[in-house]
Amino acid sequence: MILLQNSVEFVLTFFGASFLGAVTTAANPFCTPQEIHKQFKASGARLIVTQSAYVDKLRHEAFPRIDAARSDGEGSVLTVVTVDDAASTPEGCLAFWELVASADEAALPAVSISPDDPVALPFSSGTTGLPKGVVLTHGGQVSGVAQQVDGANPNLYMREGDVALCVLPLFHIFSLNSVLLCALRAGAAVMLMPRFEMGAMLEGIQRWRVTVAAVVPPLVLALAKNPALEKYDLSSIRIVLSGAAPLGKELVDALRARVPQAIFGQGYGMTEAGPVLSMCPAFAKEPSPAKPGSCGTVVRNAELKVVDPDTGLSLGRNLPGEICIRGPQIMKGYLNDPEATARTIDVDGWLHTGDIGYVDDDEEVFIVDRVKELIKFKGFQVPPAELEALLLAHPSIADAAVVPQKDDAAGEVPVAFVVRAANSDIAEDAIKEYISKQVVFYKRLHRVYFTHSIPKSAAGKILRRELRAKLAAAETA
Ligand code: 4UW
Repeated sequence: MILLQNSVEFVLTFFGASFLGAVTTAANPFCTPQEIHKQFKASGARLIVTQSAYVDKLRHEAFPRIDAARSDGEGSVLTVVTVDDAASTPEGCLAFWELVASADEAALPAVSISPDDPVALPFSSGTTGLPKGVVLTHGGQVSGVAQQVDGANPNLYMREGDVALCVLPLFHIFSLNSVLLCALRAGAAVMLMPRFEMGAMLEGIQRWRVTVAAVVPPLVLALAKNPALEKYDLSSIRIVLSGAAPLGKELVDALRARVPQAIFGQGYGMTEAGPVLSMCPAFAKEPSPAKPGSCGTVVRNAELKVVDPDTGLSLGRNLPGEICIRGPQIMKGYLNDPEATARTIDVDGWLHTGDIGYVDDDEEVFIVDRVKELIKFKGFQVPPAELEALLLAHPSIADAAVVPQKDDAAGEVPVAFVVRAANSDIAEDAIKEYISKQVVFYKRLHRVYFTHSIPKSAAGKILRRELRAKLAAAETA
C-alpha cells in the first residue's frame, strides 16, 4: 500500500513493486485511520510505504502491530517503510532511503509477469455500494497508455521535452495513468507536486515550463478566479486536459483568456475503465477540433456504445443512454467480488459505466447525467452507501439516504435525508459532526434534511432520483 502524497518515493515504489510482480494499492493519506484500514484489509496489503506524519494513523487498534522485522507471513505484524529523513524514522519502521542505499540492483529476482497479472488496485465504488478494489492488470495499463500516447497519431500527444503537471493525487487513476504513466511512456518529464498550493503551482509551471496541465474542473475555477495568474509566465502550457467531472463552457472561457495559446479539452475516465474512455481529439498529433462540453472521441482499439438503461438495446447517435465500453484496457474485475463484477461487466465484455451520455454525428461523446449512486466532490469519489452505513449505525437515526446536490465550487456535495428514530430530536449539526469525525474532508455532509420516510422501490432500493428531484425542485422554487 502506498500512503503518500505525490512524491518521487510514490513513483519509485509503484514501479519497483510492479517490476517485482507485486500489486500496489494507493490510498489517500488524508483519510481517517478507519478508512485506510478498510482499504488495507480489503486489499490484503502486506507492506505500507508512507510518511512519518501518517504512521500514527497506522497505530490505530485495527491495524496489526508495526514491526520492522520481516513479516511473519501471517499478517500479524505490519511492515511500514517511511520516506522521510532516516534520522527521524518512527519506532518500528524502516527507512526508505536506507533500504535504497543498501539494495543491490543486480540481485533483483527474476520474475515472470503475464499481461493478465494485476498491477494496480485503486478503490472505487463503481455504480453501487461500498468502495471495492479495482483489479487493473499489466496488460490493461499498457493498453490504456498505448491508446492515449502511442501510434502514428497519438491522441494525447506528448513527447520528449514536454513537462506534465502532476498536481492531481497519484492515488487517483487519472493522475497515475494519464499523467505519470503516459508522460513517462512518451519521454516527457513530470513535475510532481505533493499537494495543491496555488502559488507554488504557478511558480513551478513558470520555472519548469510546464506544457501539459492535467486538471479537474474545480482547479480550472480556482485558476480562472485568481488574479495572481497575471504575475506568472504561463506561456509554455499547450494542453489543458480536464477530467473526472463535467467542465462547463463558461469555465473554459474564463480561463482561456489567461492562457490563450493552450488547447482546452476533456478526457472522460472511470477507474474501472482502465481509466480512459474518450479523449479530446484536439490534443492529437494530427488534431481535429472538439465542441465545447465534449469529452472527445473514444480511444482507439476500444468500442463504445450507448444503450437504453431499461432494455439494454443499443441506441443511435444523439440519443442519450448508458455509456458502455469494451477493450483490452478495462479492469479485470472487482477484487473478491464476482457479483459486483458481473453487474458491471456483462457476459459480452461490455463495462457499464452508470453514466448517461450520447455520441453525436462527429463521434464526440457528451455526458449528460449519472444513473449510478456515486457523488463527485471536486472530482473525488463520495460513495453514498458508505455514508448511509455510518448514519444507520447512529442510534438516533432510523433511516437515511445520501444524494448529490449541485454546487458551484465543488460540482456536487453530499447531502443526507434522515428519518429520526422515535423520540429522538437529533439536530443537523450533531449529525454532520458525527460524520465529519469518521471520514476524509470531501465526504462530509453539507446539509441534512429531516424527513418522515425514505422513498424506496418494492425491492427496498432507495429511489435516489426522487430525492434528487426534490432537491432540484427546492432549488428552483
Ligand atoms: N465529464 C463528466 C468528464 C468526466 C466525468 C469522469 O473517480 P472515477 O472512477 O474516475 C475518474 C477518472 C477520470 C479520468 C481519468 C483519466 C483521464 O485521462 C481523464 O481525462 C482527463 C479522466 O474520474 O470516476 C468516474 C466517474 O467520473 C465522472 C463519470 O461519472 C465517471 O463515471 N467523470 N470524467 N470528463 N464526468
